[in-house]
Amino acid sequence: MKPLPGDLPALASGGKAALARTLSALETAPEAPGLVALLDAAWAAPRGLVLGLTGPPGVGKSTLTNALVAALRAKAESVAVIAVDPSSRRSGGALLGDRTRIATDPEDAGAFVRSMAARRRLGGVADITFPAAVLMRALFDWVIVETVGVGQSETEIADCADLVVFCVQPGSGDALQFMKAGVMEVPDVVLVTKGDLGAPAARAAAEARGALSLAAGAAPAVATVSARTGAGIPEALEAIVAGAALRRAEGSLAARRGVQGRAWAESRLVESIGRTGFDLLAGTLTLGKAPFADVSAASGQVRRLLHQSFKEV
Ligand SMILES: Nc1nc2c(ncn2[C@@H]2O[C@H](COP(=O)(O)OP(=O)(O)OP(=O)(O)O)[C@@H](O)[C@H]2O)c(=O)[nH]1
Ligand SMILES: [Mg+2]
Repeated sequence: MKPLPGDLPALASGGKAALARTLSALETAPEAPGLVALLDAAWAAPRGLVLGLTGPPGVGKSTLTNALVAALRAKAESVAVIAVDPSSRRSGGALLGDRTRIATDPEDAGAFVRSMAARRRLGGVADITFPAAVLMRALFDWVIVETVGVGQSETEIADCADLVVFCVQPGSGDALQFMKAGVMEVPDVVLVTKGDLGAPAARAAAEARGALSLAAGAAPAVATVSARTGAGIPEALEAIVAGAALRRAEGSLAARRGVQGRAWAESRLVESIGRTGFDLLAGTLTLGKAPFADVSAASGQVRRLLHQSFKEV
């Protein structure tokens, strides 16, 4: 395999092949020093916005992602997509048969798609997605993370996205019940998919507005889209851009990303040195300007200590 790009400019100029290689390294050797340095460089140079696109299986997330990618490319904005595939779904369900693949033009350097399996061990979706999104947001105007979620797992996307879009399936009230019950974190934008179905979609949109009016804080925008006909896509993109602008204006983006970084660090450390190891570190772990190197150093330190104490026993 060709070596990893030596620095961020090399990654940026290396095109999709260099990014694909870097993401493979992230999956196989996440603590390789060259990779850690790239992650920290990307961390220090955020450019784009990370959009989490979530919702129940089969709601139309991938079809919508395709439509959003096309709409963004038409505006000359670059976009990378991470399609997270929870490993529990690998065995498949009835819905997997008609899953849509996210497809982009291989010649188009401004659109990139990567599927990633969420290793449902200790951490969740964010375990692998967060560092991947950090890399991509340094290179692209937009990063879209597609992940399946209803209820609990839905909140995981908030651990790696700047803005969360929740997709609602016409004719299924589940998600709305979750929202009403407060099980689900309130998304920034709600999109009712498959608007071409007509009345059930209109009903779902009305129900969503009703459910969200009960939530604390400002109610998110609710829009209806049909990725099949293209209806509502420009409006959905407008709502997303407005949500993004609000987040930037609030100045809360850096703080949110800092929280995500710490959550990722904990999850990563618990995975590599165990909960006990992490608890031993607690209090001494500070994340500075190079958090990926900090995490790597901390886990190395605890591993060395463990080796040493075993030898002494
Ligand atoms: N009528 C209609 N069907 C749609 C629309 N968008 C998606 N579908 C259909 O819904 C099914 C699922 O679409 P996907 O885009 O794969 O849904 P998904 O949410 O990505 O599914 P998973 O990734 O498996 O959770 C496919 O059969 C699509 O053709 C739409 O706008 N209108
Ligand atoms: Mg999908």
